[in-house]
Amino acid sequence: MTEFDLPCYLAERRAAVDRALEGALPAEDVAPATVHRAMRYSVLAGGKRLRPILVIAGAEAVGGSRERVMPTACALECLHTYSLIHDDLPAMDDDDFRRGRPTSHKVFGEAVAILAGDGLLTLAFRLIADNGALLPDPRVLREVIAEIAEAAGTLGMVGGQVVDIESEGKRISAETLEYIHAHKTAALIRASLVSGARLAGGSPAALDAVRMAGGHLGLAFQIVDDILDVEGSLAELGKTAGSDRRKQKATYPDHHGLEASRVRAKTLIEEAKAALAPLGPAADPIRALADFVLERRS
Ligand code: GRG
Repeated sequence: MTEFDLPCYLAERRAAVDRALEGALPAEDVAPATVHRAMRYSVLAGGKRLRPILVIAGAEAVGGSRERVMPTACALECLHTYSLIHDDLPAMDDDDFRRGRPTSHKVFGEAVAILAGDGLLTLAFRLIADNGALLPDPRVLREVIAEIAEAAGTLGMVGGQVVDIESEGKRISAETLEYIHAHKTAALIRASLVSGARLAGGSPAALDAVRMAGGHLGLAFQIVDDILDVEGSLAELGKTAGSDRRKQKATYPDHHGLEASRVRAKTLIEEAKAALAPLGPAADPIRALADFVLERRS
């Protein structure tokens, strides 16, 4: 473990992200009010804010400040929340609870939930565009947009979700399971770290280091998520536990057993930390976040 005070770091950055999100989302009374209410309902319901904090930590690891990357940090949370809203729909995972509240479609109906997700996905790219005003060289934005679009789209998160859904109830190979996890979850987590470092002017070597660390950390995150689905409770998770088994989802514990899954997650976290070595103490927040991913209970 590092000596870094993670609870304090997380509380501070979470509060800053929450304030920025509050201002970035259209107000509830802006027409059409229903969709804006639904967007705010899901985003402001809480959550760990892991992805925006990784954007900030990626920037800090190369000597940048959180102010310069905050619009993109908010964008990553909007993208993530859109994916949760759509994932919970009856056509996908059909879940009733998320972030400790009834899911969007339960409150607003399916049509508005779909549109709230669409609204968040597009707002994300508007926010990234806004980040250009804070950069000495706005050409960096082109790389950041490409990075995030690829991670969120059919070659990333959407692609992973497609294969996940097509694999339900089937016996799939360990390679396919790895593909699902790497694309559905790890891609956006990796893009969060890389975008932060890129916006803050990280060198090619620094970007390689955070890219490698982000991939390992993202995969570990999903493996821990699979383990928590077996071991956690609704109160801890804010969503219904045991849902993977009910939906006959391919999971790490199913494929490799609980103990081997724990060992693999731990190894990935060690590998993520090793990849960060060239960045020195500036990457301590990312190292501590990596430990947090392993130890989290929600
Ligand atoms: C619908 C295009 C589309 C994609 C959905 C992310 C995703 C892909 C589905 C979510 C299903 C799921 C539970 C995946 C496990 C990993 C994950 C993303 C968990 C939720 O993220 P947390 O734990 O949530 O960071 P909070 O609420 O803390 O932000």
